[in-house]
Amino acid sequence: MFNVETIRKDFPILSRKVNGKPLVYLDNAATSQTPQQVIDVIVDYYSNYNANIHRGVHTLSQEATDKYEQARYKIQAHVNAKFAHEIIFTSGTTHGINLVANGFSSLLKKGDEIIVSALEHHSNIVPWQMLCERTGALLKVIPMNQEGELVMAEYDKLLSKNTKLVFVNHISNALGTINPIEYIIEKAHQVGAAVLIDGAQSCPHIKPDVQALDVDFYVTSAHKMCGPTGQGMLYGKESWLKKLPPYQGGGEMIAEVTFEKTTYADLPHKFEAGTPNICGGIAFGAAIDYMNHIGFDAISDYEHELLEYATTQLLQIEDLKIYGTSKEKTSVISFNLEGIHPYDVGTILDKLGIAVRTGHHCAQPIMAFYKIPGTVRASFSFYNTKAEIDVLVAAVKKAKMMLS
Ligand code: C6P
Repeated sequence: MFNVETIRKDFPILSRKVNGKPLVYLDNAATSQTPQQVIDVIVDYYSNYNANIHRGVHTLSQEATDKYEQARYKIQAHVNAKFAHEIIFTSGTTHGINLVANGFSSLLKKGDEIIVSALEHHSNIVPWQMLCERTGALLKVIPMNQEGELVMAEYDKLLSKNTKLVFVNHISNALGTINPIEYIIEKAHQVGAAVLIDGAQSCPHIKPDVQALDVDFYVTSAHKMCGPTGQGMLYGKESWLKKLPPYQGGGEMIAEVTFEKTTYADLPHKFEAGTPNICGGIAFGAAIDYMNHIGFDAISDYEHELLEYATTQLLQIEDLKIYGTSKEKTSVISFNLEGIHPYDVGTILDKLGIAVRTGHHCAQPIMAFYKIPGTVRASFSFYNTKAEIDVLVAAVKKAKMMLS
């Protein structure tokens, strides 16, 4: 049974105070908090078996290698990949996207087209612009509407035999919109284009099934789902990962090196040059265990309840506007108080112990669409409560009074 008070006891940070007030942590879309179960795994690694992996004959190295590779199997099972070697450890979503964008440099030519969406994080815009500069390919954008939804009829029109790649996030970090990725993937495949889904914001809420989605690439970050920062994963279909050249050269990713020629290691090591974030990978596996133990159905039901409650309460404040009103959305609320800069609201909320993000959320094109400098973004996790939402609502009212 889902019990938020029991769950909260797993997160030591939730009992601290900020500016003399109990912490109300509502910046989960930026990074999630870490349960004791994952902290214990990190402490255990550094206390008992810290060693480099895939290299040593000694016991510590073998223990670390076993745990690291077990984490890869956990991620494989979690996303339902066909093979464990389709899971590449990365430092996060940004790294995964850059790895794929770099790989396509040698596969694209002038006149090829890449489609992204108007709802992307800068991580899913800039690497593709750089790829276009290198190859002469063209970047096309699926537009959005006032509700913060992608306009699928326009997407259909953008697709052609020139489309080689489509890159879309599963969930918008700035608005919380859940995009229709099943449709996007199916349509892209009909014209022979490959699809990368940015799962940075969906991984804390939805368990992906990469085989059912038939997606070519899926990337995410551990720190959004109760894991450590500096750790993420790229799923790629075996056929694509074999086709793409390595991203970085170095130790681990080679089969044989001479000064005349180097041959590369098999998957997944071909894409894992250098000593990885070993503890991060192991802790990522522990975070996945933790979240699966709570259960993604229970998580998404509860978070939906929080979203509905917070939306209703916040909308009772006069002159408060919510950006992103899609029917399909996760527990993210981006809002502004008319005539008040979001930064000022965020500063007062912080004084009251409430952590939210303010600004453009690394999604400047969305802010440009709404003609605003930024928003206040409250993002809820399964360990937040309705009582915390009440604290937020009272604090926003107070900020409005002070700043009007
Ligand atoms: N969004 C936010 O506050 P990294 O930094 O590599 O772990 O994730 C980048 C990234 C990519 N795509 C989406 C949809 C994201 O939301 C993020 C990270 C955080 O919204 C920090 S900017």
